[in-house]
Amino acid sequence: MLETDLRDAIGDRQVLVDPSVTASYETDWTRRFTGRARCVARPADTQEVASVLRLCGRHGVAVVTQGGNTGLVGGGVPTDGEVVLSTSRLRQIGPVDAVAGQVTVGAGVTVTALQKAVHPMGLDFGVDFATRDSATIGGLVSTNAGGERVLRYGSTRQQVVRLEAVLADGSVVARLEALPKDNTGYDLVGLLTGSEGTLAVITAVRVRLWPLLTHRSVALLALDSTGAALAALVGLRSRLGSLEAAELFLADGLALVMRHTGLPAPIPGDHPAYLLVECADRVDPGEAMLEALEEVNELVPGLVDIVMGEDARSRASLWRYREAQTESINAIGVPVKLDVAVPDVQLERALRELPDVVARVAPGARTIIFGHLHEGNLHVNALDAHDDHGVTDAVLRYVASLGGSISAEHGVGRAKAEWLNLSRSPAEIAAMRSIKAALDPGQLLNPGVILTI
Ligand code: 2HG
Ligand code: ZN
Repeated sequence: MLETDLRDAIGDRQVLVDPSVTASYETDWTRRFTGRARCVARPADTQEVASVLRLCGRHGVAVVTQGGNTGLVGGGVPTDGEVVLSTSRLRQIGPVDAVAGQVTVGAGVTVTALQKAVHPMGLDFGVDFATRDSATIGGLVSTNAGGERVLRYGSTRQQVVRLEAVLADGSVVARLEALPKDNTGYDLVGLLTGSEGTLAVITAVRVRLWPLLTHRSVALLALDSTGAALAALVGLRSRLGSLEAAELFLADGLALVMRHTGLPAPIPGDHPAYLLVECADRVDPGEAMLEALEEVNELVPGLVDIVMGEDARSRASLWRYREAQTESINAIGVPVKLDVAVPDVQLERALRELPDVVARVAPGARTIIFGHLHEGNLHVNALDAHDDHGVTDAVLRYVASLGGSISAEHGVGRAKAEWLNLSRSPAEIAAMRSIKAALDPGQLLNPGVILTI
């Protein structure tokens, strides 16, 4: 039996079958995706991951790899009887290479753990977002996660120097140490980054580190339109080399956060749009930020009010209005959650029209939108929609019609596999299918994720 073989390979206690224990692996944290796992396997190292894959392959049982289970597209939860391969025990953090500014970490290391390990060396990791305490580096790389610092450092792909992964047949592809220049053959690291567990199980990653910026300033801007938010961002971007984040939220999202958290209004009055900006530097960026904000205030008539957070406490409370959007929405119900991007020239139109696009297929739905303004990345959350498929179809088709992307930073997962053709050509999808067939001919790894079966 598969379970017996797995126990022999990785130890009795690391193969979980008790439903009260496996339950937390079977549903994502938003409760939108749920399924049944045959069992949960928790290998301790790369060789054990290889054993798990070989055994599952031999028994013809598919494998779903799961990191912190904070994914939002159903790519890390089982559907019906797969083995969940949890990376939770792959938690090694190697020595920091202070010359290269790099460190090798296990796939199960959380963002917070990585930050804590490298901050004392005066270094930092370039990706950060609200679920940092649970989200794992393996999950970030698998989904090419974005987050709140893309404006400055790029997405996860830009942080990955090398990686180690186990292919479906149990073979290990490892390139953790290498010369700064080495152009030999296909770029497997690039291919596996963003492959959402469908081509290999990532076991370790060598990431790029950045100088730790010790001084921060945050400002929250109230604006009379999203166009004004965009104009303010354009003004700040050219004036502030230390700009790190530009996050957008709207009046209805703010109202939900205030109700859920009990926080007071950050700025008196009701305003249609809010832009949260953060600067980070090795010296206090507060004065430069204030100066830039004053200039932008002159240039952007729709900029109504500004509040600044200079000390750690007020910065954190301003960030809370943005980072608590997801949990405040979740507190009301399970939303249809769609992570999309539109070209900046279409941003105002998209924000104006998206609630109607949803309402046409789901009358009575409440659509809350927030996101990462610099990348035109909108998080569309439809509450009380009662028609996940219909809303997904309508929103993704609409976004594609604007020249946008159906998947900006959360991945395709199971949630959007059916709509891949809206953002990728037949030739691209055929190439993806060929790659999948070559590396995973038995459909062992995350079947149904990215590519429909
Ligand atoms: C964020 O930006 C995350 O906070 C989650 O990507 C987005 O909940 C969402 O829709
Ligand atoms: Zn996001």
